[in-house]
Amino acid sequence: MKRRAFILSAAAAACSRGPRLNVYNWSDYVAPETIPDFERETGIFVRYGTYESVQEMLAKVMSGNSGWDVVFPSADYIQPMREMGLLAPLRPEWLPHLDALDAPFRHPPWDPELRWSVPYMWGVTGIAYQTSLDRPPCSWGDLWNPRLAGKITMLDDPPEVLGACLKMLGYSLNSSDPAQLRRAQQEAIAQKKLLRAYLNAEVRDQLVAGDVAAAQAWAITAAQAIEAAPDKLAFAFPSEGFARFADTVAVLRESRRQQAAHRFIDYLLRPEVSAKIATATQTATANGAARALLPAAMRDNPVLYPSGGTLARGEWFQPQSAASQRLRDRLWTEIKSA
Ligand code: N2P
Repeated sequence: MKRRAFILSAAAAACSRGPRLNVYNWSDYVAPETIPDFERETGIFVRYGTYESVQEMLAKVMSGNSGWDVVFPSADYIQPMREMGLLAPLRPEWLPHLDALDAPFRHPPWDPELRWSVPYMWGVTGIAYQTSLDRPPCSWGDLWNPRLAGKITMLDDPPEVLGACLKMLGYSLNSSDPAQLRRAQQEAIAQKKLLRAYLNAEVRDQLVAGDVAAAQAWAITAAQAIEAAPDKLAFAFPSEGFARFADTVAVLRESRRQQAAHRFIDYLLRPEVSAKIATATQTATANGAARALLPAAMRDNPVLYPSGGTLARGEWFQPQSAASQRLRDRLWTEIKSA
């Protein structure tokens, strides 16, 4: 009987006549079994899509009729997405596993009551590099070294690239000062002739293959690359300071599947589910109960969970004012076309 019910629900899912949910997430942000297990347990069929940058996600959902239900915005995009009317308020009564979150993520500065978003992953942005280099990079300035020409990549992400340039110049990552931003732009343009490409998570395989010598990289991507080639690769927390980011999960206002969306988010919050995700994807989880379940080597991986002293040199991304955002967009377009 049980088996028959399972076959029926699998058949219903296959022709997608049953309940469904459209989930749009970063690449490499769930374990292989996460989605199939959820479908099996709930009978909700998931259409799952991935993106490589928050800008790519935003461009898709901006219209308010993208068809996606659940997305994973970076924390500094919560306020702008809310102001654009893109997010649905969360229903905490449908999220019984919220208490699995690590204490600082229960009341984060970008959404203190978790009205719009649930913290998912976090990390820092630093430099992934080949240990064979005779002078290992330790500062953003080292990514302007002509000896590495053609073997350097930067993230394909405007706040990250401008942020690294601003930090190198001794300014805040979140500067909205036009003069500082223009100087940062000049540095980015000067660096372009040394770059192999602007790459996000895609840089991982090129690091492992040895094609990239040094990359501005998310700790997550670096940890995945280091796991694949532990003797060849390492990660540096740049001496001038660096970005801290958090990615969250949120429900779009356009969604007509609010309850299923919450069911999915609560499933992700379950410590065992979340621990499997953190293990498979090598990410720093915001789920304290899940982290406690991880093997010690992963729980204490210094790339993913640096010491408080190291983290203190980082700076969280902050939302920009509309005027500053416009200027930054323009500067970025000019960098890309220079
Ligand atoms: C997932 C990497 C996301 C980290 N592949 C940056 N928010």
